[in-house]
Amino acid sequence: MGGAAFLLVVAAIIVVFVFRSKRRESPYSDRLQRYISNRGGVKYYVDPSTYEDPSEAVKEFAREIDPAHLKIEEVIGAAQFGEVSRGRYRPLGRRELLVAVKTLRWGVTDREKGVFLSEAGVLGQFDHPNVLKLEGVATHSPPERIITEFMENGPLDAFLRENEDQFSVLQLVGMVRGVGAGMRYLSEKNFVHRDLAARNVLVNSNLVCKVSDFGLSRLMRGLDHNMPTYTASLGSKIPVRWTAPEAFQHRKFSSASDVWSFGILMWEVMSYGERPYWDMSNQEVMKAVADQYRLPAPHNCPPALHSLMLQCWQAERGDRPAFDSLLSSLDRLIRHPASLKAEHPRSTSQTLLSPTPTDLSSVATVSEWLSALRMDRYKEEFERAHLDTLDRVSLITMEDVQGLGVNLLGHQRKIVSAAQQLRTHLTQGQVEV
Ligand code: 30K
Repeated sequence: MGGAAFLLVVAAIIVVFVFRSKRRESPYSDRLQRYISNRGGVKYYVDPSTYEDPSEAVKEFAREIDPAHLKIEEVIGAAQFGEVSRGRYRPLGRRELLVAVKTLRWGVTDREKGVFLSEAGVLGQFDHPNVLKLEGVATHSPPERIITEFMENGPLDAFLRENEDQFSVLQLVGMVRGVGAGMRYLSEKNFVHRDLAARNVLVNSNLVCKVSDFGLSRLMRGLDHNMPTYTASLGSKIPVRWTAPEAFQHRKFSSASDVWSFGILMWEVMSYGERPYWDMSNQEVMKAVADQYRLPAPHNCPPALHSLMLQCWQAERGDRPAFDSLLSSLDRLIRHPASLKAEHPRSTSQTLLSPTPTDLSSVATVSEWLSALRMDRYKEEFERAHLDTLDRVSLITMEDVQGLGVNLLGHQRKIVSAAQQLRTHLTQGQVEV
């Protein structure tokens, strides 16, 4: 008798378990499951704008929330299509969650409504600790709402400005690492963000950073083994200071252009929310970047980190590291905290780093370095001064160069600037081993 009751309980538990896991197993429809298996296990995200009716994508990937389970509290900020409020959501049978509620403002066009909701259609396909989590949507009656997790510390740029100099380098690198992990996940799904910047990253109470703002992004279609690229239609606004040159010139957005933006975001974080390129105009920024000028290391920024930024800002997008390699480099730095000791050769002012025409990884001797700079004519002067190792050359100053007999001011500047970059490169090299 007791045995039968026991069996009954066990059977009930199994039934409940199977039912729950069936329900939770897949937010994906059969359509996506088929899509996934067709691609040999690689999970590509599906662009809601490829649906005839984008609201179909929302139905597919976002859970509909009953507004009766939602309490909206105060407004916490503005977004493209309306305001964002803090709220509480109690899913059936689960405990109450703090949420952020984006509300679609009254009087928008159907097109705008489609763009608004398609962000939920994108977000709903992602599940990663460093990507903003979608709780659901409320679309059955206006105003339409998107419900995501609440992030206690708000946008990363403002958070850093309000807490200037309050974090250790290790904490800052931890934030950068989190964003990088989110981006690696998104790039694995073939998703190109296009608007990665500190203002579009949110921070929770544990200092965990999550990528948000999926409005600008599109599915990038590419050949299987090529970098996916996409040439956008004309007329969309581009955040120039965060955008790779090939993207603002020819609208070629790719994971490699997201890597460029990630380098700018690293610079924002290490400078506690300073504006990239300060008060330069967009036109000036585009010209400087095309002329190979780059942002210098922020105050107290370890050379190894600045070196990673410079790699993200390689003019050739094929020369930039991918997110997984950036993550390995960041993890290596975090595991060897001594490598993060801030020690930059010179104080940095608000001046850009001069162009170096060189890929320093292929330079092993002073003579190769001079050739790469197209400064071969000074080889003898360097030899005479016993500047015969890259290490010595990397510490060279303006006075040293003048003493060598390099008389043209332009050449003096070029050599000293290239030497500074070499210093950064060599310091990073020591960390690699
Ligand atoms: O908790 C929050 N969860 C969110 C989810 C929040 C914002 C979004 N979307 C916005 C992200 C930033 N982007 C800028 C272009 C606009 C859309 C999604 C969110 C916010 C927040 C709300 C509006 C704008 C920016 C951020 C949030 N702001 C906070 C401010 C906050 N949470 C917590 C504290 C706080 O103190 C000042």
